[in-house]
Amino acid sequence: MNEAAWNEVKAEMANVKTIKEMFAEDPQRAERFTLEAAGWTLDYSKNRITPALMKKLYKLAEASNLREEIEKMFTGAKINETEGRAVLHTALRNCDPDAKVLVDGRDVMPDVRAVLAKMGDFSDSVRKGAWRGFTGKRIKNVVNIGIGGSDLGPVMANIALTPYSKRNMKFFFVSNVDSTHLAETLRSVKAAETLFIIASKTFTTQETMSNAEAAREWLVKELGDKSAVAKHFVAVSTAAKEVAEFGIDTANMFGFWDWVGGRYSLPSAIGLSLMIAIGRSNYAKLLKGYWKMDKHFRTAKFERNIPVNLALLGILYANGYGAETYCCLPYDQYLSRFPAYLQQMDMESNGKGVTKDGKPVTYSTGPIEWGEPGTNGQHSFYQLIHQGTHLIPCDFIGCCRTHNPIGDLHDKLMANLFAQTEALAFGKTAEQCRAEGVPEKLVPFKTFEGNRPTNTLLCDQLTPETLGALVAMYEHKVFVQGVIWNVFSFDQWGVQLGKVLAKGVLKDLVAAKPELKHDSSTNQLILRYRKAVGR
Ligand code: G6Q
Repeated sequence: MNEAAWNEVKAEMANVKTIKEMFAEDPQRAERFTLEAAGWTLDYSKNRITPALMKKLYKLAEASNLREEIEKMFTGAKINETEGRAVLHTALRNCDPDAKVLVDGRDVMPDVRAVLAKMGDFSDSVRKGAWRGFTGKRIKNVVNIGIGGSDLGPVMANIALTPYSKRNMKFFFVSNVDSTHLAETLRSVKAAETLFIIASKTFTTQETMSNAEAAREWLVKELGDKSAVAKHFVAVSTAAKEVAEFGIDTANMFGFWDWVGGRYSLPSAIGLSLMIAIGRSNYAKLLKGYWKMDKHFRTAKFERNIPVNLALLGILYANGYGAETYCCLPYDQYLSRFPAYLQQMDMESNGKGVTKDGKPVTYSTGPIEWGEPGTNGQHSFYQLIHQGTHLIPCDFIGCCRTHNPIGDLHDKLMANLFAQTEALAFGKTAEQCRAEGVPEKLVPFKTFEGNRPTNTLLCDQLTPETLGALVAMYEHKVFVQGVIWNVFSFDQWGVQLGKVLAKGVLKDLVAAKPELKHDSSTNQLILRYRKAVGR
């Protein structure tokens, strides 16, 4: 992180008053700190900021060469240096028919458009019933088998876009190598009516391949013929050889490329299950939403740029105010998996402890992200946010119009959202408590200090377009923070480690005579397990 620019930010923090005081002094505050882009409004006025402090934060962004770094990403420079790859999820949703994006001198856009067209034709034929199963039955169930980046995006978006989903089809997502996940899914479907999408960038991930093999075995047994696999299994992958070895015709493979990171892959072929659910034209609207936010991020001045401002506020809290976490609170049941999706996007990207030149960082990087939909969270963990000892900046996300109007439920939902941000910012003084007749001995417990920061993000309605824009907004926020923290946001060596570690232990669990060379605790756990399962 640029030390000189950061020191200026820190010095300016001394001039920040409480949120309550700053609102009282500036009648224009809400207007001053509100931004609009791609169908979203961000009100960031309830933060511990002044215009002067924001200026210092923009200076920090400039000093980190943010503008140049953004261009590098959009134009295919190999910014994922530890893996030697470009980072081009933005090309996947570039809706400009004349766009050219070069990687190693080759335009990737014709391939992007060809895969999208192939996905569109395939999803049309499944939705219309033209693609039939082995016995001639229509496909009624789609089971996506994938994990991490090949699961969380499709799961989140399938729930988010339920109002647009084909209601006479069912969609399942199997990720965990815990056999319960697959077994419970298979209990809910009939083989003759089920399509399996094996979603894996590498087609080598232990969990996914184990589940895929088990699903294939189940299907062959149920339908009594090996050749049934061709009508019930398709693949989404970058690895054609491995797909063919598994027994899936590569004509039924939907490709993507090494420049698409797993956690950024929802708008790639990894979104196939979603496209089947919502149809190709709604999927196109999702991509359009992403694209609108991409253009905003790439072109808007930092002062007017939503992802840049979200990122700078996050840095202010993480590095300036010592916040270790932040909370994502969508007041929309359709966004119930959005915090989990964001968790991977943010924590896998910026959970890094060394700078780009390989030296240990001397400041906090990626914060811990967590959250649940409102109002449910209000009845569990909000207590700690209001009165606990930790500072937890929160993003409240709301949609003005519901897809499911029932009486005044939506008004109540939104009233709760707005009331929470108000209470967190302004609190309740001891005097207010006393004026309300609170007995003196209870006053300390019923007093809220306030000054707890929140962002409020509002859209008109949750649609494919606003969802795309929301995801892109957070992707770019995470990118900006990685640039300022000077860490590589697009590798994930910790995940790779996990993929290797379990293999060694598995050998010791199943070997006839294991030679246990772990620490005494791990050895003991392995022996206990072997005994329990009779080995
Ligand atoms: C994402 C991570 C990780 C990855 C999964 C699945 O950015 O790299 O979550 O998506 O491990 O990998 P495959 O798609 O290769 O099976």
